[in-house]
Amino acid sequence: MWQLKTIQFAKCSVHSIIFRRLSVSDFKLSTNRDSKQFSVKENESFMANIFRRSLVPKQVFPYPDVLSLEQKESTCSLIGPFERFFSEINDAAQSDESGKVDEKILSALWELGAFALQVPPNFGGLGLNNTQYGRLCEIVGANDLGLGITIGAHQSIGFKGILLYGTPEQKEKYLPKVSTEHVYAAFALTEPSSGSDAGSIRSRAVKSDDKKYYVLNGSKIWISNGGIADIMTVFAQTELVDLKTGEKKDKVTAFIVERSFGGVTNGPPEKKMGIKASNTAEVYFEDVKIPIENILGKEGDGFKVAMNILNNGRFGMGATLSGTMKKCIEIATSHANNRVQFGQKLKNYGSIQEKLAQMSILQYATESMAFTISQNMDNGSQDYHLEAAISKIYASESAWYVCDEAIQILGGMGFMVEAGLERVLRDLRIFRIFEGTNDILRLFIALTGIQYAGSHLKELQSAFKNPSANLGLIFKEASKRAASKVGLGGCDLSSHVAPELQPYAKKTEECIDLFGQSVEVLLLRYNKNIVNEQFILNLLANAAIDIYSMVVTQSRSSRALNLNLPTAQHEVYLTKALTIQASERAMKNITTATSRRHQNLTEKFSIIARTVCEKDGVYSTGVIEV
Ligand code: MYA
Repeated sequence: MWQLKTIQFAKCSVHSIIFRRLSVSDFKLSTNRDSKQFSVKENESFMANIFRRSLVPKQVFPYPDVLSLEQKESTCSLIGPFERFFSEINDAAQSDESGKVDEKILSALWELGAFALQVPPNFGGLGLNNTQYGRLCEIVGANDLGLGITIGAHQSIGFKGILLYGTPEQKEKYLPKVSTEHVYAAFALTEPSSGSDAGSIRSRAVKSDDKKYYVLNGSKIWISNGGIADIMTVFAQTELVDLKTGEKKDKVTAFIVERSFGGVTNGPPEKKMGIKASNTAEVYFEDVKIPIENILGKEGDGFKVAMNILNNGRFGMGATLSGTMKKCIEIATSHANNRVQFGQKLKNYGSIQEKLAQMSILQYATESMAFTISQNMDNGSQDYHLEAAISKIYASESAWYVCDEAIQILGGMGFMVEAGLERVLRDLRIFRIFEGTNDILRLFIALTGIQYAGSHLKELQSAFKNPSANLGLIFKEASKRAASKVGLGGCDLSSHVAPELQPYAKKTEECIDLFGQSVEVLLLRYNKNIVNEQFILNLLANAAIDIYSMVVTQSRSSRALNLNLPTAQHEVYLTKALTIQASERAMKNITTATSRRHQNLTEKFSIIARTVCEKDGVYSTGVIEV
């Protein structure tokens, strides 16, 4: 009989952001007879559910297919003009060199509607849904990431808050400006002392005595479009009074700030490693008077507004980088097809084949993730945060690998500016850092999933205190566990994929099953202290990422087979190869996460890192010193 120890997630006194992550927000307490009963907010996210060893296929199987014929046609009608813009008007290399985008190029983009892809037509935009938007992001990513950031910082985060949270009046006032009037937008969250720890911002807005406006003071750094934006979504601390207790508390509030309010200035464009064409600058706010009607969302809800804007835009990065990878693969393939060394074309060598195959697998998975998420969002799902974070990590790391391997295939030529890949590699580096560093997002994935699993364990724990009132829940859980003893684990992925892929789905099932079991073991072992186990959390996040890559590709290639698409067999090969690699890696990571032997290694990591920090760097006797 399995035992449930007390699992307590309290909003404990925080000394790290990760501590704050585990809260009891997902638990609703209600009194049932003499026992307190927990009812957990159900979540339809595929990935959240695997943390509790539950398979909720809806978001992934069958592969979502949201676009109507009309939407497909209207997207296709935009693809031609976008591609023409990049081949005939834009000059990525020139913008990279000059560190800015030429006005003529920007004007052409405004003409195309590229700055308002998702704004409803009645406000001057193209009214695209997420999937249509993603398709155009791919084209941008294939051609110019620097320009992509100018476009993306404007609409993916700059004014996205107005689309998501704006009042009818705010939409009426601002959306036409940012869609058609050549007014740029920016998202101003990061501050000198607040990067990954977004909740710790210091900019402050104080309400006037007549309560008609706020006065904002503070500064923001590394703001994309910060030097060119006239409208900004700005986050600042505001004092709120708890109406029940009268207690005063600082909470973040989001504001729409116009440069024309006065007191908004910016520093010079930052000198960067890549995405040089995009403008990045510090922004300063000095006694900026913001009318009260420019609060975005509710007072004090700014942190959630910021998180949801970021969640909402992350899949766009996946779509964009899927396009970048396509272009890198094209360049590498063309070289492999033509270059002769040792009497053979490069394409005939196993080591080049391995690279090209690996690059194609990563591109396929990245694209499958991005468009599974976009279509879930278009279907109205609200539970896509974990998947969006996974797709951002996967896309940014895969694109880096793919571009690097493309350079390797080209050899010396790849290192030359002319090949066009060195700029892409420089541009790509930031994608693992901004919109949430991959490190912080890995912890976000693991802890959010664990929190969800933990809430279910807590629900069970509560049920056991009053078994007669909770028989249904207990039997459901007991039969799931009994099934797992005979190896079924309650999971059945095989029925969702094409017959040819069933053995591969079986491998994924095994991963999901072991993953859920391991999360439970870890929760029971560490209780709330799991938040301190970052080595373990990273292993879980990596396994989750691999699992998501398997299910989205299995789903997409099953669809290709079912529709008898000409690419189906190739997609099946990509999926099979990916599943072999990803399932092995996931199994290893999951097993390592629960193995006590792994602690032996991580303890050493901690000791080494502590010494290196104490000594301010490398600490060993030099080779010639005695
Ligand atoms: S913009 C700057 C990006 N900055 C970041 O991403 C900051 C990263 N940090 C964080 O995300 C947060 O601080 C973390 C949580 C995650 C670390 N969704 O106590 P908490 C809720 C929904 O755990 P913390 C840039 O780079 C949570 O449930 N809710 O928070 C521009 C809790 O709720 P409750 C969330 O420990 C780049 C509350 O918040 C989320 O402080 C330009 C507090 O939680 C979430 N994710 O930190 C890009 N997280 O109180 C251009 C937390 O109810 C892009 N919560 O319990 C262009 C690309 C596309 C190109 C397109 C071309 C066309």
